[in-house]
Amino acid sequence: MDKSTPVFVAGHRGLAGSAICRELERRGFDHVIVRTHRELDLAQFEPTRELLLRERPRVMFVAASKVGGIGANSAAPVDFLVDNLALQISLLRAAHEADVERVVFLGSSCIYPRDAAQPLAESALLSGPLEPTNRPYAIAKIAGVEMCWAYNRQFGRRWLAAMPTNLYGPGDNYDLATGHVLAALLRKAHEARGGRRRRLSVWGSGQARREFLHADDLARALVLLATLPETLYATLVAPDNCPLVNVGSGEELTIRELAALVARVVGFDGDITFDPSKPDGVPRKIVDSTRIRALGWRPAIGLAAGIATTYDDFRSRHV
Ligand code: GFB
Repeated sequence: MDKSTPVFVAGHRGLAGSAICRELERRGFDHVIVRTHRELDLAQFEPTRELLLRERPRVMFVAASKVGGIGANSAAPVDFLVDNLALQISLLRAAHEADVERVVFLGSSCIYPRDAAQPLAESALLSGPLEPTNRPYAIAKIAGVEMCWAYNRQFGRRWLAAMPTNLYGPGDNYDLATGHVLAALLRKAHEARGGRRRRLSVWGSGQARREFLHADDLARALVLLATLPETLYATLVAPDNCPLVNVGSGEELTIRELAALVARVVGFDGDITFDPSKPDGVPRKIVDSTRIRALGWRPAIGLAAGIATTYDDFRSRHV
């Protein structure tokens, strides 16, 4: 793909969106379109439509999303459902009117049923009940996947939906109430190391298993998908197939093991305790990444190294 192709990154300040921008820059793309929330509320259809009709991107990444950890999802189910639906309806309708050729819509592995066979294959979509702690978010994202597929079927669009596993990396949300586990544990371990109680309190039983992917590895997968040669791309977006692609690292561990790894990186050697009053969420969530791997993508950032650079980011911004 020509490096002067206009590319719109919706949500360029988030964990995934900022990584996509870095990857586009690294690959030499020099016409990247972004708007801050203050400049444009992407959930508002008319101004979003105007922007896309004016700028005419050929590629769009939908990384704009209301996201959060298990605590945030439980505390604000309406926001996770309604904000995400509003964003994706506005963006995808506008992309259709502006003839955006390639869209990569970003979801999450929580779209898959709670009890589906692991690793979670793309074909597991809608095969059973969802995990209750993030059902509103998952339903919004499933609607986004269905929107991409429906546009492909009804209007001959060629849009994709990528489902990353649990993400982390520089630019993560380190807030204890709303962040995801890895960023929250980094902050807790850092604060426990400097405090008097020397105790790292981990939510839930510690037995839940999660797969973690660095945002930069995700970004390489997404830019690869968006820039695939025509013949390969066409097979993913054929109207008869749900245009879903999982992106996972294969690096899975229990939350107990994660807490120990974070503690080691941070240099915290006090007690690690578990708080069973907090939910575990889904017991296990590892995706089957055969499809993206068949396209030549491999994760490059190991978990321990990724946590170390994320800790550097935390310290540079919060300490
Ligand atoms: O990352 P997390 O909030 O998201 O939690 P989910 C993962 C696991 O870590 C759960 C445990 O079993 C938590 O109980 N955990 C332990 C903690 N300590 C903490 C902590 O201090 N903070 C947090 N946040 N968790 C979210 C979904 O699910 O993942 C979203 O709610 C989305 O919809 C996202 O899919 C990727 O993996 O449980």
